[in-house]
Amino acid sequence: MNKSIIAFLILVMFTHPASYAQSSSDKIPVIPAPQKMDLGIGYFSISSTTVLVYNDARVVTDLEIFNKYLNKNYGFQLKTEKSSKPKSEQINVYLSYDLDSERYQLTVDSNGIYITAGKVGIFYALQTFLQLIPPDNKSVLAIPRLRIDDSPRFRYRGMHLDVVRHFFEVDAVKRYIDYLAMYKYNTFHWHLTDDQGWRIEIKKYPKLQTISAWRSGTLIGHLGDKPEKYDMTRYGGYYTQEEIRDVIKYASDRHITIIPEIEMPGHASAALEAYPEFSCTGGPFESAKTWGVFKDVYCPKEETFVFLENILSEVCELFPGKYIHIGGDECPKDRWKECPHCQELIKRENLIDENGIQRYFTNRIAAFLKTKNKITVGWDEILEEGLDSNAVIMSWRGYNGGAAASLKNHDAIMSPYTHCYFDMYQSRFTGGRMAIGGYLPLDNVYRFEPVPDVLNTNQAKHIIGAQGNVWTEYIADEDRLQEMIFPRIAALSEVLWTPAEKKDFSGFSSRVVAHFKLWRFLNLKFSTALFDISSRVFPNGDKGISIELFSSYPKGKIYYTTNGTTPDLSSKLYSGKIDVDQSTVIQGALYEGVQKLASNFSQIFNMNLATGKEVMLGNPPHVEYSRGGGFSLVNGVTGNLPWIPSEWLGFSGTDLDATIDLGTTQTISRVFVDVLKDELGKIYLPKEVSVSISTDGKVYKVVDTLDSASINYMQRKLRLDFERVEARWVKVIAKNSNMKDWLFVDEIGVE
Ligand code: TNX
Repeated sequence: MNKSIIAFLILVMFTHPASYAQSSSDKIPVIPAPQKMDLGIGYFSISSTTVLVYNDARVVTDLEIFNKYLNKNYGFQLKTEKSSKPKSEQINVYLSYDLDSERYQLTVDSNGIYITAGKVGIFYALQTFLQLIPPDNKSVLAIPRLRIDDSPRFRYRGMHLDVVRHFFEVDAVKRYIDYLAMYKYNTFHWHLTDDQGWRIEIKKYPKLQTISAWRSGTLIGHLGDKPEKYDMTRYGGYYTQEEIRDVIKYASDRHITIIPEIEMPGHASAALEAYPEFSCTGGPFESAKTWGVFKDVYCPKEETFVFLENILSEVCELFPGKYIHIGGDECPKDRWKECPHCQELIKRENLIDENGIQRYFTNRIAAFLKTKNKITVGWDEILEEGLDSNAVIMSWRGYNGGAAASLKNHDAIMSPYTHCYFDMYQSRFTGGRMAIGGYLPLDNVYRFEPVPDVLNTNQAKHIIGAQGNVWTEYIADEDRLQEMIFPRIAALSEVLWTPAEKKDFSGFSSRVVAHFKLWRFLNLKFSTALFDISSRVFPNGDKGISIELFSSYPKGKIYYTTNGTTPDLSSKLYSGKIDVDQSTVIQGALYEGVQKLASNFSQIFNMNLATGKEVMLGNPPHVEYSRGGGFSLVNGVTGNLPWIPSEWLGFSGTDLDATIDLGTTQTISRVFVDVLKDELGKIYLPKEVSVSISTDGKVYKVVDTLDSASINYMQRKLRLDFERVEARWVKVIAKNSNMKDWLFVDEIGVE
């Protein structure tokens, strides 16, 4: 670009009426929030007669995408015109090689609209611009005057999609890519193979399409539900190489690189159904109909490497990006332990044990990918046993994988399940719909800081960015997919783009509510869990307990009732802790002004002799599941899906041993113990529960015991009924089913 024009544009941008002020930019709902934005006063209007003026043919695709969006959603598109000089009253889009590729400057003033940007920045400027257009079907659209200078914090900004557990057609994948583009993500991690299916055509191995792409049925309900049920519908699909190329082009036009994931050595059941010869036992196998981790994995024989390398050759050929993801997560070593070939390999290569096989596997594949000029990416398990390549680590089991990777000079992408798993529940109110488990509300995503705090500035350079993961065990269609990612995808985009010191949840929440309007306009499904009311319960001396209500939406006001009626504006306005001294239900509604945002809060309190009383724990619960302390056992609240650690006490390696001081001697005849069973989380029912009582706090007498048969019969709420006795102290011991798994207890009641 001609230097004098750049000078002109810079002049236009930075010699503006003093009316531009670094002011409340939350009024302008741009997400992710720009690095720098000054607001002007007034608007510049565009209509179907406005012209897109550009200086360089390289921006034409960007303009076409922009116009397509306008056409689809507003029913008009703009004429384009190439010109070496910007024109007033028009939208000027000027590519500049003086700016970093992802940087853009955007000015809207009374004279027109001026964009100057690096190659990719042009696209981001246009995305920002689209967010400035009001989501209305008007023929003249008013764009607020402002000045933005923007570029991202992290260079890797990713979203992942699992198309195996549930398959998404090409068009759905393209729409998914649109959402990424809208929020300035630059990487799409496409999870293409797993136990339940193989979704990419590989010319050399046609059985991957005819056999591995299909499973004979799918689990109904949630993993762990008993009895296990399956539908008998053949399910599957795959993308042809032609379709893959089409998607790659579509993404690349939106400046998004695709990282394909071909899982190994685990999560391989589907491939092994068609090619059992690459397992240790020879099979037969079938594509999994249920979720989880499966023991039949690739056997590290020469033939297997040939197979995988042939597959990867086709994959490398198709995908132009430098990264290839090879999975590496959750690989059970059971088969390798019993396989003569594997044992022989351990000896020959000095691998010490089966863990060494995983290292050997990864290193061989990484070395192969290197010959194709590709960099290996793997889940954090691949780092565990040492890694001699330059592989990039995707840290999913927490922060440690990413931190360890950086310390060993590997680049890392942060994707800890605690902040980045969009397959978890985002609301306390599930509407009866399933998610994988866990609870990841919007504010937790927003507060995510990708750089592990153990790293110094230099080490932190290896944290190239972060990624949201969307596993689709419980996401069967596009509506559900949208609802699971919106608005969390917006929150994560700000984590990735906006400088950490500019992040502010309150401002973000106002802007995201404006995006709700945009999503409605675009016909997208989204979650409004931001308007959920949450609660915290406290002991309240002799009076029982008290409850605090709060909302993470700063503009919301809470109205509540305690008489079972639905709250409205005439109900009590919440202003501080509510005391609860008898069984009751508290219902809450959230309002902004007179507008009702949500009215789904309802908390039942079951008061009994133990509620709010002092609890002594003989064994400490696990640090991660002990937030509520002993009080959480007598807070009157029964835990509900999604299971939230703060509501439960979790014991691993120890038993529950809780003594409740009723305060005075009482006549009692029943104790109940509320426990959780969740096989996915390795949380099991106790194998025995006993209740003993005391009147002096020293001598205890056992009054009832439940054995495992009666516990299994009762399942969650375990009841122990006994002859009426006098007691002041009640001791409950619940024995962990085994010492490696979990026992979760959330409430003990005494009547
Ligand atoms: C773990 S995250 C997996 C996936 C599951 C996911 C469910 C990772 C590397 N592996 O296979 O779908 O949990 O949240």
